[in-house]
Amino acid sequence: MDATTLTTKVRTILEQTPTADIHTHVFSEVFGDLLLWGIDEQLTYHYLVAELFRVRPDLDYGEFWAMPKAQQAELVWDEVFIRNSPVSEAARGVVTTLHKLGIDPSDKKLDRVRDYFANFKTGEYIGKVFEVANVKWVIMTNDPFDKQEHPIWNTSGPQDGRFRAALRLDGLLNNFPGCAAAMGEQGFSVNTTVDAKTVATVRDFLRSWIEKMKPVYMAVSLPPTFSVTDGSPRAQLINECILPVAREHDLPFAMMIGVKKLTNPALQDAGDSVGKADISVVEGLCRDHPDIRFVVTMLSRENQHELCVAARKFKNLLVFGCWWFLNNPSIVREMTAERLEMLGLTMIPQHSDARVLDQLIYKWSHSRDIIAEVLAERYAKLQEVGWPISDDDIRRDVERVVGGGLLVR
Ligand code: FIX
Ligand code: ZN
Repeated sequence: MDATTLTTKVRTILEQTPTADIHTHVFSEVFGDLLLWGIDEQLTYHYLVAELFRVRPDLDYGEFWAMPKAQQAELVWDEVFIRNSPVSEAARGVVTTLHKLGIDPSDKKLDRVRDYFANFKTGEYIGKVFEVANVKWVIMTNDPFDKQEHPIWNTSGPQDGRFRAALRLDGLLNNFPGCAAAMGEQGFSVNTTVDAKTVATVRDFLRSWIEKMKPVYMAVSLPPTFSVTDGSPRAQLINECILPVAREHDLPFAMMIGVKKLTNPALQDAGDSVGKADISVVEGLCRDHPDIRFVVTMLSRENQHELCVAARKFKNLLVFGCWWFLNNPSIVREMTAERLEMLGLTMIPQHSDARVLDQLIYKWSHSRDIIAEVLAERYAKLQEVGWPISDDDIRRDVERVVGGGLLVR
């Protein structure tokens, strides 16, 4: 089979394989307006907000943030899509999404696009997006300190099997003194120092939220300077609370490492940046806690090769995704190739990180394009030296890496 035919076959099988999306910021319908969807939310995605200020450096940050969302969306549409071709990955993604939904963008009229979305109720649109994207389930990002989530977790939960929970611990681990009051409000009174009483109470806090959320994993995003041996509150809480409770519940600990929060605060969610982290922190955790599963993605391109090497050393390290500034075809291609070369099919090549439900469509379409190309190249090399690759082989391999089975037992 020639390379082109093989790529098409792999792409088709990827398209046909219901995919697990192991990290997103979307929510099931019962979470109300925490679930973002529709064209105006797509256009005001923080990736595109950052790009708006690139094409309109004269724009005042405060004036933009004071605008109603519809006006923000119109400004992004006019500046990033009409006055400039939407060639960036995030802008092309909007066009891909419209195309996959059957919306003809050629007249470039935003109001006509809005009409399409106005016809949907939330629940109906969730079904539409999951069908078009062929995603079988997603893992949300659930913040135990977000009071908007509390009513759902204190009653019936997500009420939709397509949405699984992740217990997200950025507040606890990255701003412990700041969350002590919030913990107290939930009946978990702690000191602002991590003493024995605080350790016991934080463990109970985690157990309580694990009971409510039944999360697939506990997760946190971490700075490039992340350490578990620097004596910081974060290090103490990870060593004395997170890891023991993870062990108790056989829960993976997901670490998303390398984000520099609010490098430009004026950009709000769009203001975070990236830094190279120290891979030895990951290696040390995997070595010292062989019975805990660490699910890791790193934000710096410069960390990717050594993360693959670390995963070769530690069977309890699962590498996943091309996160954020890495989720661009030129880098997804490089990362997927080196992961296949070093880890074979024992890694999860992608997650969407979708903040707007509609983004499941383009993020998976664009990723499947690249994963298919890279995987087909591997198969073609095998065929060149006489190793047969059947459709069933491809289906088995694709299911292994995107079907969720590497994470969810
Ligand atoms: O920490 C995270 O989960 C990041 O993915 C987000 O904070 C980030 O804003 C994002 O959506 C990147 O794609
Ligand atoms: Zn995220």
